[in-house]
Amino acid sequence: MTTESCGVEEQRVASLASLIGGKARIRGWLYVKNTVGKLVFLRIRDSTGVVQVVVKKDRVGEQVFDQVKKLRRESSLMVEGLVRRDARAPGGFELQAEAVRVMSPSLEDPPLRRNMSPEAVWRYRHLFIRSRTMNTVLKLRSSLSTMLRQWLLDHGYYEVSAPSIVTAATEGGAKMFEVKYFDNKAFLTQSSQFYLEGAIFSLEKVFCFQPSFRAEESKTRRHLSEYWHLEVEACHMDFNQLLQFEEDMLTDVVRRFYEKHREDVERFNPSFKPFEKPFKRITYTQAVELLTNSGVEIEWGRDLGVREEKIIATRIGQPVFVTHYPKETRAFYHMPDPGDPRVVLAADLLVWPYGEITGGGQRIDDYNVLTNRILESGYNPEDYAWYLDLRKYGSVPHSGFGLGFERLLAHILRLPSIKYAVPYPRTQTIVYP
Ligand code: NSS
Repeated sequence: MTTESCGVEEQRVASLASLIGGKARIRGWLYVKNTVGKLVFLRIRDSTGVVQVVVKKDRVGEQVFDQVKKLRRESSLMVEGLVRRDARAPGGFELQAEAVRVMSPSLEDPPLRRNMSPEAVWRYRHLFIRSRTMNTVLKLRSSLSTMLRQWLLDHGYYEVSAPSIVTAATEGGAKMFEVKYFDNKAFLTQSSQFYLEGAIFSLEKVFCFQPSFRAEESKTRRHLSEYWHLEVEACHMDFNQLLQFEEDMLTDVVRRFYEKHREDVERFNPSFKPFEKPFKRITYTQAVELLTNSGVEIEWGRDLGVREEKIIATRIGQPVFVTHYPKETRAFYHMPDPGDPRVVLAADLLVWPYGEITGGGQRIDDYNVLTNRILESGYNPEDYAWYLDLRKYGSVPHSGFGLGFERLLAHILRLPSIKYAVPYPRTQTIVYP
C-alpha cells in the first residue's frame, strides 16, 4: 500500500479540471465501482464533486489492485495520480491512479440505492445526506442562511441568542413540548419573539436564527416539529414599515441567491422565478371575499386553512401578504387595528405550495391593553410578568416577524417536502437518527 508521496499537492475534486496534465492527490469516498477486465473504474466523491479514477494493476501493484477490486461503496480512500483528458469520462477527464490508499474500507454494503423507499430515506438519513442531491441541498441551505444573516447585519441588525428552554407559550399552549426541568416543568420554545422584544430595548434592531419547536400533530409536507426560525424584531417600526422590510429582505436575498446558484436552483426547480416587488397585499376580509367568490364557504372570523391558503396563493400567483386577521385567530400580543379593533395588525406571507412562509405583525406596546388581551385569551398575566415589564419601562412601538427557513428553501427548490430541506428532520414520526 502506498502512502502519501512527496511533491503532489492535495486537491479538491472540483479543482482537478484545471490540472489536466499534472499530478494530484485527492481524498474522498467510493461512490461507484466498475471492473472491466484488468481495469477498475472508481467514481470518487468529496464535498466538491465526483471524479472518475482509473486503476490499473501494473501501475498500483497487484496487492493494491486486488484490494481496490473488493472495495465496497462508501469506503474512504486517498488516490494519487495523473489528471488526464478522456472524452469518455464524465466531465471529460479522469485521474489515472498511481497510488491508492484505502483509509477505511466499508465493512458492509451501504443501504443506499436509487429509488429508496421514504421509510429507508429517513431511517438512513445519516447516510442518505451523502447523496449528490443532499450534498447540493445542504450547500444551498448553508448559502441561503448566510445570505439572510448577512443582509440583516448589513442593515444594522444585531444577532442575538435566545433560550430554547422557556416557561410560557407564545403561539398557544397546546403545541408545546414539555420538558422536565429539575423539579419543575418547562417547555421547548415555539418562538424567540418575546426574547427578541426584550433585546430591542438594548439593541433596537435584532434577529435570531435558531430552532423553534412545535408539537403539532400535522403530517404535512410543510410541518416539522423542530424547524429553523429566522426571527426579526425592531423598535419604532410600524406595521407598514414591517411589510416593506419583509418585502425588501426577501426580494433582495432570493434574487442574490438565485443569481449565485442559478444552475443548481434551475436543476431543482426549472420554473423558479425570483420574487418581485411589490408583493400583493390583501386583507383577511378581502381574502374571505375572494374565497366566497371562488365557491369556498368560509365564515368571517375563521382562520384560513391549507385549502384556503392554496386558493389565495395560486390565484395571486406570487407571494401575497394576507393582513388584518380577526383578533381571535392570532396570538394575544398583536396590536388591534386602531381603525377596526375586530382585527389585528398581523400579516402572513403566502406562497404556493408551502403556504405561509412568514408570520408577523405590530406588537401591543401598552401595558394595560396587553394585560387585558392576556386575560381575554385565557392566560395568566403572572406567567407573562417579565414580558409585561417590557411595557412598564420605556415601552416603544415595535414590530417583527418570523420566517420558516425550511419553507423558504423548499419553496425555492420546489422540494417535495420541507423534510428534505433540513439534514436531520424532526416530525411526529421521525426522531431518529
Ligand atoms: O407561528 S408563526 O406564524 N409566528 C411566530 O412564531 C411569531 N412569534 C414569529 C415572530 O413574529 N417572531 O411562525 C412563523 C413562521 C411561519 O410563518 C412558518 O413559516 C414557520 O414559522 N413555521 C413552521 N415551519 C416549519 N414547521 C412548522 N411546524 C412551522 N410552524 C411555523
